Amino acid sequence: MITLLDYGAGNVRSVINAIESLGQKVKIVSGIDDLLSAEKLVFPGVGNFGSMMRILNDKNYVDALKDYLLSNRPFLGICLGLHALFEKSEEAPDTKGLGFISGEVKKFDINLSVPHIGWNGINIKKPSRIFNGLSGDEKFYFVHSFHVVPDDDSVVLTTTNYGIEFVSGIQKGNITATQFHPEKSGTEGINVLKNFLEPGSEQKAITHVLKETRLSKRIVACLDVRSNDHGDLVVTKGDQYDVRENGNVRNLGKPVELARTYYEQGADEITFLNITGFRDFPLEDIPMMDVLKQTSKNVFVPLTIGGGIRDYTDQNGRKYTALEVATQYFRSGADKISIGSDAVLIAEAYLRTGKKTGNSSIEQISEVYGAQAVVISIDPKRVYVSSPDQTPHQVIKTENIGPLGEAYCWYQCTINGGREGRNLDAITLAQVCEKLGAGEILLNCIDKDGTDSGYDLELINAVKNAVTIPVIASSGAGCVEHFYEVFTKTHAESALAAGIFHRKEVSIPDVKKYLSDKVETRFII
Ligand code: 1PR
Repeated sequence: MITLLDYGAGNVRSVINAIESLGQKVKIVSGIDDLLSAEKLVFPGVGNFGSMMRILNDKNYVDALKDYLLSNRPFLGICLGLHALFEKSEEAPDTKGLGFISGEVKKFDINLSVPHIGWNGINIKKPSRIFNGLSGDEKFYFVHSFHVVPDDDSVVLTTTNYGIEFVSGIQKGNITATQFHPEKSGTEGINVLKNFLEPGSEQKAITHVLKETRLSKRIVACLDVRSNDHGDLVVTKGDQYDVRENGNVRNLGKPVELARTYYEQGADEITFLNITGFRDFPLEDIPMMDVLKQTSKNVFVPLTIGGGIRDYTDQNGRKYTALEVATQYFRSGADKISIGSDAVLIAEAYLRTGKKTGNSSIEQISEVYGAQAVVISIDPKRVYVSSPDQTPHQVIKTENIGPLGEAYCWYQCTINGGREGRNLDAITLAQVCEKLGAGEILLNCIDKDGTDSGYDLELINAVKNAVTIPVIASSGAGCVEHFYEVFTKTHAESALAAGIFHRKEVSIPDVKKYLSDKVETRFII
């Protein structure tokens, strides 16, 4: 029996699913007694150090946890579960950690995008059974803005390079903790969990030190999901956001099956966009919750869900916050939520008042679940102008001259699935959302969506250069070369595609094979 400490935030569902996939049973801590009697404890954490420690204190778990650690019974901390072991964190300077390991948690101070999101390698610094059966060349999924700095080097199990060489795993006796998420790191990650959970041999994988580990560019498979005219939830795909063909919603497959196929083919991440979400009440959207629950049972890479994440009032006048909506999605297996229309309205309000309210969906979800869990999905359209002074918006000079010979354009934000253009440009939206606590930008482009003509590199460069958070390039991928182009002509961290994968014109292995000797990727198969 594995005991799991769920302090109430983040995606514990995927950790439970990963453990259960190994045939083990999970008991969730519901009181101090469960901690005291635990034989093997897993402590996954996503979110904010301050709010995690507050919850642990409120539940009176802190002393029991310290006792557990001191007793040297097997413990696996994941991400924030690693940070918790330290004395303090720059994420919440006034909050004390468990102090089991002396040292602190610091914010990345580097010239690269933060959060550090994606698949990176590890240098194994001391023998550990946790890596039995692995070659040491595997990549694991990281998502964090803070890293641990132990005072004593002897606890360092692994390090990883991202701007600096930081500690990505610690081991002290039977206490192990990793910055990366084994439950989100495909079969390699599942093997790490297996080594921890099963009472296997005492053999220990030897140290393995690479020169420098490298963050991979991510290939993201996107599934636009909506009810078709028969009420079934299907994967669909639009051409410039129009998902109907001969009057019917295009049906390109079943969401759970397709997500599983893309996972097995090596997708580094899966995104579901519930494109009916903006009309419906998401907390009643049981089929979408079920899709997430089923998918997360056997897809062990990060899952993002978007569509309809905002505050709601139901038919009875009861108000629900976007945070409650997001919580349901996290509980169903999502690792990140993506906010589209609401982000535009929030940014407009912020620009009107110049003030953060602390109440917006972006701020609230980021505060509780961490910036890395909040993706902003931007749906922009090009608007051509003949000179920059024709518009108050942030303009770029374009090589794709407009219909009347215009040499400039700005990218107009839209809401409600591209139906309504707003008086806001995509660059400003991205900058405001970063300020409010968003951790990543999913940058679509309505002009390019479904055209197979390649990504809008000018848009991607303009947004990427304006923010420090990672950007997922989206819309227009038509062949493997387009992925090479977007990774070499822009600094986007990820490239998303939908149509070419669904129509089986190009597969994820095709993309990875093509990129293998040109761009750092997580190679599979
Ligand atoms: O506004 O918070 O409710 O979120 C709605 C979400 O649904 C937004 O993220 C928006 O992008 C998405 N959405 C709404 N309507 C549509 C539509 O197609 N009618 N899908 C839609 C946009 C997602 C793209 C697409 C890429 C790649 N499609 O990310 O997957 O363009 O396509 P391609 O590779 O085939 O070119 P809210």
